[in-house]
This record gives sequence, C-alpha cells and structure tokens, in this order.
Amino acid sequence: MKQVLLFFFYFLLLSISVFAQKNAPEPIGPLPLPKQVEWQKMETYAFVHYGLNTFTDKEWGYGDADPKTFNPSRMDVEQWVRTFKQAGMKGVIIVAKHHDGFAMWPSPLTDYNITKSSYDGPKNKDGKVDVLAELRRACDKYGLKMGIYLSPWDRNHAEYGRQAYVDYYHRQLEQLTTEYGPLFEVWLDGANGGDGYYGGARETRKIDRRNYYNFPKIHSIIEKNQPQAIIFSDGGPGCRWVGNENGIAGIPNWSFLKKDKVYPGMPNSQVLGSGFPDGDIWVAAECDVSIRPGWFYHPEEDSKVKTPEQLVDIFYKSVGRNATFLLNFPVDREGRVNAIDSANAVRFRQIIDAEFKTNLLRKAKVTASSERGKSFSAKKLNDGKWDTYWATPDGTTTGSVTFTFSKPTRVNRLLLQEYIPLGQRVGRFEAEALVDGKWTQIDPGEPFGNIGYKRILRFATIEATALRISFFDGRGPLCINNVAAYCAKEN
Ligand code: FUL
Repeated sequence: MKQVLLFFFYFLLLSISVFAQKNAPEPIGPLPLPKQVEWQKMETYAFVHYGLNTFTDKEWGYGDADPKTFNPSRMDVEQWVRTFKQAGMKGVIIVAKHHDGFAMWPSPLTDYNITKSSYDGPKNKDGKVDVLAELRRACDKYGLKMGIYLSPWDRNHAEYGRQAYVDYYHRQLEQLTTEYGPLFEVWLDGANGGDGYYGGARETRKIDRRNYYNFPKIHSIIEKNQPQAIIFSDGGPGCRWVGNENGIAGIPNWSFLKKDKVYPGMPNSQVLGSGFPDGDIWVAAECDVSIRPGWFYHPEEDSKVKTPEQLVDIFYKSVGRNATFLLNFPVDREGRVNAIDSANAVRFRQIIDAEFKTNLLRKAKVTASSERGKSFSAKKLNDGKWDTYWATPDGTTTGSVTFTFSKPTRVNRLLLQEYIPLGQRVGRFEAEALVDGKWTQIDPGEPFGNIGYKRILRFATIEATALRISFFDGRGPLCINNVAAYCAKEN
C-alpha cells in the first residue's frame, strides 16, 4: 500500500512539473500595457512642426508674432499624409500649439489661433479653418493614426506662470482630446526657456517644472477622453524621450524607468537613453529627430535635408535598438512637405523594405539549448508569427539557439525580438557565425546590448553555414519570438 501511495505521489509530482512547463512563463514586471505594445509595433511615425515660426524663420517664437504672418500659398494637408504613407509612417503627431502659444485649430479660448491668420483653406463643420480637422480627415482617408503635441510652455499667454494659465491649458487639452477623434499619442514637451511676450509683459517667468502644470490632472484628462493614447514626456507614463534629438537610442536600452526619478523637463536626461535595468514602470523610448537641422522650416536648410542613407542609419539606431522612430517634417511656406524631404523619406522606406525583404532564417533548421515544451519550441523563433515564442523552462535564464542553413549563406543583418507582453528579460546576448567550419563572433561595430521589442545588428557580409545566438543574464526564463537574418545590398 505504501508503495502504491509513493508511486502516486511521484506520478503527481511528475505531472505537475510537465504541466507547468506546458504553461507560458509567468510575466516578469514591469510589464507594458497592451496599448504600449501596439504603439511600439508602429515603429515609425511622422511629426509635423508648422506654424508662425515657419514664416518668421524662428525655432522658438517669442509669442508676439502677428497671426496674419501665417500665410501658406498652396497648403495641402493631404499631400503631407500621402507622403508619410509612402514613407511607411504609421501615424502623424502634429504640433497643435508650440511654445509661441499659436493654436493651429480654432480654439475658443484664445484669439491667438488659426482663424485670425491669413490662411483660407477648407473649413471644419463650424465653417472655420482648422488644420487639425484637415489632418483628421486626411489621416482617416489614408489609414494613418493621429497624435497631438500641445506645448505646456506658452510664451503668448498673459497668465503664464499663474494658476489661470494651468486651467487654460487643461481646457485646451480637454477640447483637443474630445473633438478630433482617436489620438494614438499625446506629446508633452519639457522645454522652457523662461522669457516670453506673456500678453505684453515681455518678461522672464520661472515655474516649478515638476508641479506647476499639475501633470496628474493632465494625465487624467487624457486617460478619460483618450484611453488608448500613449502619453509622451521625459518620464512617460506612456513612452519616454530618449534624451537626445538625434534619433539615437542607447545600448543597452531597457524599457523601464523609476517612477520617482522622472518628470518632464527633468535634469540628467541622458539617463533616458538606456533606461533603468531595475526600473519599476514600463516606459519605452521614442527617438524624435527632424529630417532637417531645425524642427521648423528654414529655406537655408534646403541643402541640409537628411539623406535616405542617413535616415536608414537612424532607423537602425532607433527601431533597431528597442525604440520608436519619430521623424519630423518641417512643413514649408507653401504649406507642403518640401519636395526634397518627401523624396528622401520615400527613398528611405524603399531601402528599408529592400533590406528586410527576405528572412534567410525562415527555412533554416533551428535547435535550442533547452525548450519549455512543444508550444514553446525553438521552431517558434522563425515561424513568422508574432504571438508565438521560444521559451526556456522555469529556472533557466540563459541559453542559446542555433540556425543551420542548407548551404553557405551570405548574411549582414541579424534581427531579434523578445515577446514583450511577458516583459523585457534578456540582459545581454552575443551572436556567432559558423564560417569555414569555425565559430566566430559577429562584429556589429557596437556593443550587442540587450533586446526588448526589437534589436537589429549590422555587420560586414559573411558567408555562414550556421548562426548561433547566446542569451545571458535573463530576468527569468527566456521568451524570444523572432530571430531573422538578412543580406542587405552593400553600397
Ligand atoms: C523641443 C522643443 O523645444 C522643440 O522646439 C521641438 O518642438 C522639439 C520636438 O521639442 O523640446
């Protein structure tokens, strides 16, 4: 009898452990919200800086320019969106109000708005010119998502620095988040230079960056009216500034921040490039960069538009390092995306599409150092599906996967993705290639770093018979949903 019981006991233990390994690994926080995962999958989206500065040749308007200065000659919002679409952008964030306080929509709260300008374009449902309404229509027509930038700093408003302005800002936000349809992102800029027109006072006003705007209230307005929107700022909570305006994410790049250490306009913003490996909130990085030196259009920068190759390089340093790529287009004085910018952005996308056309690992034989069970086998790494992944058993936080080609194959790109709905886990990885029968480390010309949503390595073309990737310092069992390799045309 005792033996029978013992047998049953062992049988029970065995089935529990087998059952456990069939289950997905436990998530390891901090975790992204589903909307943060969807946002990161957008990868590239456009930014539009357009307004009085475009006509006064400034980057930071003082807040005193006559609204009549805004005078586009051939404005065409559909042309912007068509261009973004061709450039593979999945959405567009428009500067609804920059630091000069000029509203690009008919804000009933201020006269410093588009209806007082020289613009005579298509009208909104109330018979008024409204650049945001035009953008909404164009985005719907071409299937792009829309977002807004509403500068907290306002150099025009007489009450700036006092409570009345904060109420005004909250009411502007209330209107923008209720009248222009679904927004995928709301951009809260952290810049503040202090001085401004301020209703004619022309003085310097200091605010307490952390508390003045009442960020908890701002967040609650956005969350109430646009629950799907990602809130951008230096410290999130939806996504974070990467700490520079060159489009370059750090290596490694953790999607975590420490809640108490971050806020818009915070000092030491360089920590934002790599995040915190031991952070307590999920706030992935966004790389904002302009296709020209300035955010606004300046004719003398027509010869300084980033080339398609420079944009490709930024793609690898942003999307390829676990961040998103927010590419700014300074709309010109005609009211269009300038022809040079448009041609370079579209060519950029053609190059990217060509470089990632054929995944050479799709048909390669794949093996792993360990597997969690059939549902999480190594085969999930190259099945082309986002929601299936290779996972290691509980307690196994390192491992390697090997892809063997049927014949020696030329490669120069390696792409890796973690299954981020369960957290970002891999601390470090390395990649090797079997060349002429010898395992040699791949040289990406930069540290391997970590992975997250996506990591892409570029290296000189090698002819390999197999590739091996080793993962270290996992924060739990490994969950990798994609490994791909490509051979991009070399210049
Ligand atoms: C900065 C602003 O000061 C720039 O003018 C621009 O809007 C950029 C995207 O953010 O903080």
